[in-house]
Amino acid sequence: MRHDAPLAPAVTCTTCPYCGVGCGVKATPDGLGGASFTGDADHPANRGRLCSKGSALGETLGLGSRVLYPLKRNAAGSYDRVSWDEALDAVAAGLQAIAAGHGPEAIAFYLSGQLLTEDYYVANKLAKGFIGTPHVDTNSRLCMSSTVAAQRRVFGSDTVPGAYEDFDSADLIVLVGSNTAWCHPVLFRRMQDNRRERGARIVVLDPRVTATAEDADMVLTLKPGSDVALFAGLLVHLADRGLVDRTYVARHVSGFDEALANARDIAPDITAVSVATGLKPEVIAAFYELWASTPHVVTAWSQGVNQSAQGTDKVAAILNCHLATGRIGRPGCGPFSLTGQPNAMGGREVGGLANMLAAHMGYGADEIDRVRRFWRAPHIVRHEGLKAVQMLDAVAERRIRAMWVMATNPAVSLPNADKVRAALAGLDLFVVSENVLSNDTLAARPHYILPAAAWGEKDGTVTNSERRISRQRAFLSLPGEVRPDWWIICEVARRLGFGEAFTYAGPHEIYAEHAALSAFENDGTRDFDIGGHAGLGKAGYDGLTPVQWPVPAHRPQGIARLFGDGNFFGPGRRAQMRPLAAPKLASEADEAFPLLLNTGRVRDHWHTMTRTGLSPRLSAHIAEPSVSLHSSEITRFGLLEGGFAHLASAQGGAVLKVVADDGVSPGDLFAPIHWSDETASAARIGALTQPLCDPFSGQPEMKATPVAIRPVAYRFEGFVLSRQPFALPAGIWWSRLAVQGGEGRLFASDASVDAIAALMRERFGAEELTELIDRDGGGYRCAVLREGRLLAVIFLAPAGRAPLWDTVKSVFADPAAAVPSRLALLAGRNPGGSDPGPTICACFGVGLNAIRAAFVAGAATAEEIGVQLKAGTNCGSCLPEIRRIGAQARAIEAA
Ligand SMILES: Nc1nc2c(c(=O)[nH]1)N[C@H]1C(S)=C(S)[C@@H](COP(=O)(O)OP(=O)(O)OC[C@H]3O[C@@H](n4cnc5c(=O)[nH]c(N)nc54)[C@H](O)[C@@H]3O)O[C@H]1N2
Ligand SMILES: Nc1nc2c(c(=O)[nH]1)N[C@H]1C(S)=C(S)[C@@H](COP(=O)(O)OP(=O)(O)OC[C@H]3O[C@@H](n4cnc5c(=O)[nH]c(N)nc54)[C@H](O)[C@@H]3O)O[C@H]1N2
Ligand code: SF4
Ligand SMILES: [Mo]
Repeated sequence: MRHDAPLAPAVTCTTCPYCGVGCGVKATPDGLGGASFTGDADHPANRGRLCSKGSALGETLGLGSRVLYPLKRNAAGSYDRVSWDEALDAVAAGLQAIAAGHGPEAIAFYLSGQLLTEDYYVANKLAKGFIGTPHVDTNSRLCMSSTVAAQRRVFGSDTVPGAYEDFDSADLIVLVGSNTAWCHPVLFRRMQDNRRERGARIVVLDPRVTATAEDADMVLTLKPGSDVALFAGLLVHLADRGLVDRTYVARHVSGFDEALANARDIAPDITAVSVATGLKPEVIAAFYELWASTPHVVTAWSQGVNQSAQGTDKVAAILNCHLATGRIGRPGCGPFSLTGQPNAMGGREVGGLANMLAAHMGYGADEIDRVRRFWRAPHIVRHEGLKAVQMLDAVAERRIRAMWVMATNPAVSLPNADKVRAALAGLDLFVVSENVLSNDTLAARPHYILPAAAWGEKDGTVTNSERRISRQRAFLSLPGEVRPDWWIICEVARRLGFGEAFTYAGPHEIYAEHAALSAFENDGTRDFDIGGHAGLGKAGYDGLTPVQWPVPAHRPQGIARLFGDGNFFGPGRRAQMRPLAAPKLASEADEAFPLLLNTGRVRDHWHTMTRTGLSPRLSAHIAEPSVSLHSSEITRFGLLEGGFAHLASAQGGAVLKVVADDGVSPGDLFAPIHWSDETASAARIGALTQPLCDPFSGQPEMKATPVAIRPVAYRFEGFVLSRQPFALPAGIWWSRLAVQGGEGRLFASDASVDAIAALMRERFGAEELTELIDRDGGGYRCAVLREGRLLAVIFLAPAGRAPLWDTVKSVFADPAAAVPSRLALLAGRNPGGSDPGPTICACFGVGLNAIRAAFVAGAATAEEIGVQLKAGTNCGSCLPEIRRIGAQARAIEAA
């Protein structure tokens, strides 16, 4: 099934659905259900640039994986298609029954930074004002909540003071726990432009040497969890060097003396910082001197800071240094939290976190009353709700009986994910609003699956890292019976008897109400005020150009930078510097679990891959779930590079491919988060992650789980490429990915050649099989053809022998092509083509081998590679890798 005729025949300006950079995208529907995309040159966030993920959006619009009709679980445990009326009536009746039997607080909503502001607003309003449950939390708990907590503690409001412009004019950019090159690629290009054009310096603080580090001037590989010591030491250094801006502090900041005394306790001198962080004293001194002597410094951070048992203090430690020097609210300087999801910020605005009420209001008595009056809410909640991890504990303990999950995949992404999935399966009423028909959360068998509109079909607003509100606009029609999330929520609200408060003609009316609430009795007392949009009609909303909040009634053009006047939102309109707890990890490695598992992202995949996993281009960069570790650890634990390892934590386990990476410190491991039970046999990293949380934010520590590792050996390794999904029998290790022309699976097993041959005959008996069998050598290759066209191909070899994946993949790519020589194919040659190797540049599909060859032939720089092969000239995310390939090629030549 395809999308019907496009909604808008011409170009639609919308916003990328992935990261918090919030790039403007121009979509041109092709009239066949697809569309092509370019960066929007007029959007201030990206000025026309897109990264590999944004560039590949066209490969993710297919409907093959989508849920298109409301589904109800039947007695047998499978699903029946039902009408919207039946589904919505049943969900409303189910919620009512649970509220009647167990009280409204037995109901919980688990939302997502991938919802639009309008969806989020009505979900929050329904729960907190009408059903009367405070248990509304979001995957932003796993993402931004430590920043929210710290900004509220220190600034008195959850305000990101700066703007992207500051990255253009800073002289020093410090990236803390942020793999910006891969996770915020377009913003990283902007930083690199500044570095090239203005000589700005970039410092990276990360226990792991990342792609970001490769384009930095200084890399500090500090011990996991030790950021607080480093920034406490910086505050001490600033004080000792006489660089504290005493006038600024006296006017605008409380708590300086206590914060400094506390910093001296934690980090009395550089030696103490060196012990805590594992960094050399001279490296620390050089960093401190650089920071101290550069007034235009932006310190930016993301998950290495937030996802920590001490995330709130880590953020506060950074804010303290900026406050002490008055380096905040002015061009080219300031603390800057990089948000992850496209609408992480919008979720904070509406109050989607359990400890916020609405529109940046918390649970003060006056705030509760104000929101109650504004909403005319019959059941306004009066206390904070449970945060994600505790919410799921409450589900496991059956204190929460009903849960509605929207736009997130908690059975993968929450810590202790096996337990989470089991808890969800035990709910009395489990409802999921989803885009896809199958993911690990849906594997917990919700009672109802509600088909939600996806990116390209839905309409609303998102807010990026710099507080910029942009429109997401629909350019495709709604397929099947899919409906926007806000509509689904309002229909349930209506059936619960709250129709009057949930009658909206469209998202524009929801947005206008949200804007009005933000301005309601505000008078400058709250940072979040978009009252200037309260009167937007449909035309104004549809034509909205990207604007940075606040947008108070008298400043319709928005405000780029906040706190320039030193007026914070703490008591006396001052900021409050905070003492910090001494640095610590949630738990330490011990004998049973001697290593610390760090988790994070890869360049070309988005979270649980429900979209990027559909794109062959994006799947080519990193094809398999892996664990990276230092080569000395590979030896210590008897592992084999390119082999497999079993990882176990106190929570759960996974089996991953072993990758040697000396950028990972001995004692640590790194594994990407993207694979799930949908895409691999045993690679759901959330199953291992510990559920230990920061005391202020409740954000779990996802970067340092104690684990054990041991080698796993399989006798055979291989791959299968097929036009149709090709499930492998239990007992085989596999991972699945999109390839040109179908799907691919890389696998490893102990199954004999005969067993695999039997499998092929069983699946494809009716087709033409050409087999090469080497029983003694343990090799099996089989091509399946129908009328000369390749349907599937499988290669099996004894473990450790490269099975020619890239070459065969290139032959398989065209389903219509006749295979000129089966024997050449089974010999692993591509007649007329060459072996591209793994894709390095996803934008132009340039493989490793071509880049290597160009270097060997004399290219000297990544720029020359760009001229010759185009690689690296679009989004630039692969430039660090191209440079590394160049260095390797030169090293080989020199040897
Ligand atoms: N390609 C891609 N981009 C994305 C996403 C995606 O899925 N894929 N997701 C988006 C989302 S929602 C988010 S939240 C962001 C996340 O963006 P990032 O935070 O940049 O990404 P991560 O890989 O989670 O982690 C960042 C780094 O923290 C480091 N780290 C671990 N422990 C510590 C520590 O104790 N101290 C310090 N200083 N660093 C530490 C890790 O080694 C890692 O390199 O990315 C967004 N962008
Ligand atoms: N170990 C470990 N765990 C982590 C992290 C980590 O670094 N390490 N990072 C954490 C972070 S920062 C984040 S943000 C989370 C992300 O984790 P998740 O939010 O669980 O991951 P996604 O794959 O983005 O899930 C989004 C789901 O919503 C669906 N969806 C997308 N758009 C819509 C929509 O418009 N409407 C509806 N109804 N559904 C939609 C998609 O099909 C998909 O199933 O993971 C967290 N978990
Ligand atoms: S940097 Fe890439 S993923 Fe992020 S918004 Fe821009 S195009 Fe999308
Ligand atoms: Mo995130």
